[in-house]
Amino acid sequence: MPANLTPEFLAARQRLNQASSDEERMEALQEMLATIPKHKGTEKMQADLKRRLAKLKERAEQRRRSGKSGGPSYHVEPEGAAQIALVGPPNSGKSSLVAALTNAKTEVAPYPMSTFRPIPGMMPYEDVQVQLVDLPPITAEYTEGWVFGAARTADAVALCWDLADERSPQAVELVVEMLAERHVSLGGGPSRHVDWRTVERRTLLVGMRLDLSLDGLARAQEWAGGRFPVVGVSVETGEGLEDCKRRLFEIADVVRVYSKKPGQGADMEQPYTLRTGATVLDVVEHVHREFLDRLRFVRLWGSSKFDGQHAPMDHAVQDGDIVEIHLA
Ligand SMILES: Nc1nc2c(ncn2[C@@H]2O[C@H](COP(=O)(O)OP(=O)(O)OP(=O)(O)O)[C@@H](O)[C@H]2O)c(=O)[nH]1
Ligand SMILES: [Mg+2]
Repeated sequence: MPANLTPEFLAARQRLNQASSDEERMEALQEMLATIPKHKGTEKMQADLKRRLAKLKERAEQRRRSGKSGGPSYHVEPEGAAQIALVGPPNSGKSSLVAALTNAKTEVAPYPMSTFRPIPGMMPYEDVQVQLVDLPPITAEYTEGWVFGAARTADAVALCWDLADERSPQAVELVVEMLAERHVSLGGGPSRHVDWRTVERRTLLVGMRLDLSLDGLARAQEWAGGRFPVVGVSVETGEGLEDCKRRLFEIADVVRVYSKKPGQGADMEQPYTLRTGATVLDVVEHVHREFLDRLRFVRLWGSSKFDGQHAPMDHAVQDGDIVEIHLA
């Protein structure tokens, strides 16, 4: 029977027994290994502790690789015209941006890892609302799988970059790489499915802390090199915020279509919102599913040459178009 177990060892053993997560178990086991009296009588016990610790570490590593955490998982129900996920390294300003552009009460803090669950907020833009989702940071050490999932299911991504931090290129590159490993590829083109598991997400690089940096924006632009559009903002002075809103609306790839009843003016208050590429037929279905059965023709104003002519059903509508649906 091993003798001379220290109070520190016994306290750590108690913590191990009461631990509710693998992190706590690993911490307790490490403490037990450090404080166990090292003599012949405890050799078997030492080996046993090491084995248990190795097993837990392996499990954590597997979870990290597969992007599954076994921990909590969150899903944000989409609302408004589109959903944009905020990703980036710790302390890069994600929460500050969401707080500045939406009504969300999200925690802004001068230390990293302050956000640990998704916080949605609605950003008003002209006559529509775009949902921004504040997320925890993406780091090599510890990021729960659902964070990558949130970027995958969003319509577009805002990638936050601290203009005042010289380590931003490496930190942001890591974020891009970790997402790519999980088959979420960030790019400047329209969001799309690439194959059965890979998605591309249209991305805006948002340089934060413009007020604290003179040449940071040029460096961010150089790094982005045409991969992503770049916008610089300061939540302190408000500089760039309006531009940022517009650019976020642009990456959301939303088209607004207004409806008009025959013989009346168009309802310019409440647009229908669809994805870029939506056709006249998509609009009809969006307005009312049952209209499809009774549809005769659609008159269109706006899109390139259209000025009230009958529009082909496969014509792609454009932002600001007005439709007049004629039913049988
Ligand atoms: N001066 C200045 N400070 C900013 C700006 N944007 C963010 N900050 C500060 O940067 C710090 C971090 O901001 P957060 O918004 O909490 O960063 P985060 O990316 O959400 O951090 P995590 O959730 O921990 O990943 C806070 O102290 C902010 O006040 C900015 O434009 N100018
Ligand atoms: Mg945050």
